[in-house]
Amino acid sequence: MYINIYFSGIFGYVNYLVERTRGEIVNTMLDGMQRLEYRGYDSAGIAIDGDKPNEVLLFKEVGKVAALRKLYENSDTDNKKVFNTHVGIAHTRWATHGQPSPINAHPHRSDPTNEFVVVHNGIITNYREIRALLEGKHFVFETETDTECIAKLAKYVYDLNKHRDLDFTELTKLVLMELQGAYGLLMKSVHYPNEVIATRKGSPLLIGVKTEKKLKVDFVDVEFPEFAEITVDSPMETSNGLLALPQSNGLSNGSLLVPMGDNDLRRSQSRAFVSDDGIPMQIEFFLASDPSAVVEHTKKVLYLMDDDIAHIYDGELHIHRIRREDGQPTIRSIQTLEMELNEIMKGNFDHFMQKEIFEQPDSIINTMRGRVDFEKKTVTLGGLSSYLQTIRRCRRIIMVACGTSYHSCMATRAIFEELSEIPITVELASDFLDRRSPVFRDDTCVFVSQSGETADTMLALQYCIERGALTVGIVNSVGSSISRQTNCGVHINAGPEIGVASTKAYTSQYVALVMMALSLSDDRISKQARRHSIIDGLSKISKQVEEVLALNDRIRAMAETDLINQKSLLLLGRGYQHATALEGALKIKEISYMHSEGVLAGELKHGVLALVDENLPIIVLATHDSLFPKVMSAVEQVIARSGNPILLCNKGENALSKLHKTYRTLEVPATVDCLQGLLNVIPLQLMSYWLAVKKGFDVDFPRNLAKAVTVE
Ligand code: G6Q
Repeated sequence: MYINIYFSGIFGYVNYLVERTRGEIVNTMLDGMQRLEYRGYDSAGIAIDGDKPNEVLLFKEVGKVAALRKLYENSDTDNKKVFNTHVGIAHTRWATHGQPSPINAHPHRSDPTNEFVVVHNGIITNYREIRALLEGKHFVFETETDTECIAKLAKYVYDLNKHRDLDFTELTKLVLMELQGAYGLLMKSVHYPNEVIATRKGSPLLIGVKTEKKLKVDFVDVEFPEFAEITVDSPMETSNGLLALPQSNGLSNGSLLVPMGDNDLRRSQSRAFVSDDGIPMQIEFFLASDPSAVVEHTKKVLYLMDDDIAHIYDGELHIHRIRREDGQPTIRSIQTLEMELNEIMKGNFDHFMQKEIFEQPDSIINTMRGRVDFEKKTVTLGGLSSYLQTIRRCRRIIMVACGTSYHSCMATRAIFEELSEIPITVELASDFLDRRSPVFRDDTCVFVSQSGETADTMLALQYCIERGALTVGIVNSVGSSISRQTNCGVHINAGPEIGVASTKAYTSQYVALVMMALSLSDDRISKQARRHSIIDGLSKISKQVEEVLALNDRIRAMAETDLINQKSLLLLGRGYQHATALEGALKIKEISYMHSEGVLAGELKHGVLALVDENLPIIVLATHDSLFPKVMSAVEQVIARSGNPILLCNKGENALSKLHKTYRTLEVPATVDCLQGLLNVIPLQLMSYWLAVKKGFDVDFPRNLAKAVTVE
């Protein structure tokens, strides 16, 4: 059975002609892993070279990287040994197959002498078949993981092909041909000392490059193979040692396409790493599943594409493909990361989530920066401009997302409908796929995602691409899969969001979607007054967010005195505030582990009212808009059942004085109806934060959750 939510972290460090002690190497690796901690993990491990030739040492521990550091420090490993060149690989694991335990932690190995060691993110879906076949070849598996089969398969293929003198790339290609599923992986082997393989399919992987000298060019050539067809000797084992598993990627009607000419490949040299004087360049490589682990060392990074096989040896980075595909780019560019390390640090806050809540006045501005001209009252979204006409003509807009990102779509659907007059549907990605919902060429599909890597959203994107729809990404992570694979889009520019509970990404997605709706309608005179009032609202929103944040102390007190001992909490809202109620409830559930439910106030009388009594805490989103009278009638129904609601309302709201009951309020400034949710959600973010803090929970790493959900 799969546990569906996880996101492990990969880190690798290669020094070439740069002297480093083992202690320094291990520190670099552990620090890199610590940068990935925010993603959530339950165990960690590293593989480094030992003192003897052909010796690889593994250190693996359950718990945080600090526990692994302790394990390493307590070992009698010689920290002072100097390595001129070395490859180390590391991993923070979130259990998918097998309980968290030192043995199930990565790196996984081919055999007790660690001939091949592998760290892996993702899921190998045919690992049971591979495992059964290898067990038939006398391999003894020591873990319950899917990853172990990769290391053992590598050894099996290597042993069978000893006579062919395969290089590491060749070997990897043969191994990958047998794997089905998703992976980002690093592999190291005693047979290929000081070399490392990095490859990905559906799981992100990037390589940071650090040199003293400037690189000659800022790209790496992709190397494609020639192919030879060989005859398969037996369905289970081919002449070159492949397993030829059922549905094997390599098997084709009794013959097998295998890459050849390994020597030719090895001779080619990537132009980036050639020094003018012919002297080998001193270089360090940092391999990671996430730029936050690399950015403190170098800003020069190269993102691998799916099916790339990066092979690092002799200070060079080579990128190979198993097949030559028409139209595929033939280079991978080495980009300069914009992200500063301090952007991903906590600063003066106790938790990343708290920092991110308080960053919202700035992050919202960053989303609008260079895009909204408040004087001319225009919105320009560069990433959409050449597609606006197509979108305006589309037959409907389908917004697809998960979790908080889904709520940002819900929050902006009404303004999209009003301004664009195009039918809008909002879909949870998993449900959309489950239904195989019809999608047509003249649909526009908008994918909203903070990470840009969420598996359900990615699959929905593939589904829509296959059906020829126009695809738009609203994404925070630049260079992520969704931002690369959509036709066009908007980066929300909220900066790195580290807390698992999404806060600033929500408000920035919200603003980005409102900007998109404004752009779509800027050709309509009839909408001009409304557009102008929204743009005016946006111009003030950052200051108003600051005002709402001033409620912090009051909300902390409320959490501590009124709510902390409650088992359940209801949030009521309608119209624009339905999404706020849903998002507030999700925040409270995910980090304070308190049951909470966001309810459409109009639905109260259709069932939920039965829950209401004098004990159940209820927060009502009662800010002023056209639906306010209806919300007040819901409040009255609650009060009539002895309920004791907390009203989140606009400052100085008079209508409330008519209520014949004392009630508690949280007062927020008023803005345009379609932007009010940006302000109303903030007290709920703060409430969830303080509830979690007061209960002593791990705010940034809530149990059972991870920052990016890259598995279906
Ligand atoms: C909420 C969570 C979660 C998240 C979804 C979608 O606090 O972070 O609900 O919004 O998992 O993630 P992406 O926005 O990265 O696609």
